[in-house]
Amino acid sequence: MSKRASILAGVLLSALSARSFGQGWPMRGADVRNRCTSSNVGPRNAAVAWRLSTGFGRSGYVSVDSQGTVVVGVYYPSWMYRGELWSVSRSGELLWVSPLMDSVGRDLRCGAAPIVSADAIYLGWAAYDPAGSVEAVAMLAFRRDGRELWKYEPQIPKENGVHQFPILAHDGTIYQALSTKWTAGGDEHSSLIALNSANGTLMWRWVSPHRDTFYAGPVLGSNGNLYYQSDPSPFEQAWLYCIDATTGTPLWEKYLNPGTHEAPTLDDEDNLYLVGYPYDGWCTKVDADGNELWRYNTGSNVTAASFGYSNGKVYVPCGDPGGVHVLNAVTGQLIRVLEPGRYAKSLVIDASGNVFFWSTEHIVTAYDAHGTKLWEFPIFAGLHGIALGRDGDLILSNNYEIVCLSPVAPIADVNCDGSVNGFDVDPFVLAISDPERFAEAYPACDIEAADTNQDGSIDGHDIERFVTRLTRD
Ligand SMILES: [Ca+2]
Ligand SMILES: [Ca+2]
Repeated sequence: MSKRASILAGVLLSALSARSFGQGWPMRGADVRNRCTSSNVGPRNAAVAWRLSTGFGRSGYVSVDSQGTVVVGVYYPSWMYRGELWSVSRSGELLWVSPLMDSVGRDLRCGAAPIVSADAIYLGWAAYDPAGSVEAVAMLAFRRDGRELWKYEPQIPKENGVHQFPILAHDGTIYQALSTKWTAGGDEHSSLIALNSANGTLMWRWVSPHRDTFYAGPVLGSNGNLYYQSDPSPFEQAWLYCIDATTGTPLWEKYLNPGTHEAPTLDDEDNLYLVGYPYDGWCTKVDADGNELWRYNTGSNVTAASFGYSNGKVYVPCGDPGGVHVLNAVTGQLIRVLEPGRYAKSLVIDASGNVFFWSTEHIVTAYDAHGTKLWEFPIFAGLHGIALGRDGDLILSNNYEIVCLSPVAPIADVNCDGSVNGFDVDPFVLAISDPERFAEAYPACDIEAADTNQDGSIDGHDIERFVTRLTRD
């Protein structure tokens, strides 16, 4: 069988077993391990596909569902922090807007990443938020068309900031950290809660024995334990907690020196990569029982966002002097620094190991799995969200707009006629088997459209995503 015939046979075989790839952006919401990874691929070279202005609204952390729909909380500081939930199509069209309100009709705001499941959207810790308010906060659940599903309003005074990111476990339980406003006096303590996602009823609440501050997290191990890394308050230092996720029973706690605003990252063995501890600019690996395995000093003043974890490597975004430190997860040894000198913030790693992150210098940067820089893109203002959607889409959100960057050559449209269909099969097979003949036969087309996994090579590894794309719509 010739090479072309064998590739074609592979395409046909894959078509028989075509599967769609999983959630677009599981971080915070459906990624209970907080790895900042996606089963989608991102753009190896990037062009602006669309921009959607939010007017005077600030858009928070974005989530993307398996259809490529973007879901994001938007709020208006100039209008008493009125908040809305937006749903935006893959092509940048605003599908619907739902107001965020508590049960007495007051406007709420929320910038946390929504959890998007097959039939619901959960928005964590929406708050009634005029300046200086210590009003109670709520979790809101919506149907996928924007209609309200339920509200959970525990009447707990809120913390100054609204940083909490809930997670949704496979059994339908939502876990959420609740921080309280210690500056309001009293003896309020932060807590973790478990909610039934079907109806918003409380399953348990565990209250911290310390007066520490809770921000992002928790994370859920495959051993059924929740882990929470807290931050200090004026009254108390920071702690790492291990809680039984089923019952809310505390299992152990470990003293941390400085704390963090970020959740730790879990690997397959439930080892944790802690942000900050023991000093702000460190990455520390502890096992599932909290025993330290190694620690790495980035030399920066702070580890500035949640770490990525992919293919046995830990990705550590750093503040001044900056960069993303890529570490061997087993040894803790440095492999390379991406973009030294830039104050790196949130990142996302795609299925091929490409890394996309933004920095406080208002630049989004992309590197491939081997540490080669792919591109950078200036943005108007600091970002909140960075997420991967379908077909190489990279979604960015900030105080003014939502931006979608896509590959210059649209994935799988190999004959470059503007659509993906059966007419792309022959040029795709030709692109893999005989690039020179492809260039002769399709001189106007960019062969990069055949690199469906965006790993920089055009080969048999691109067949599965090509067929998935071909058979999807
Ligand atoms: Ca086409
Ligand atoms: Ca490829």
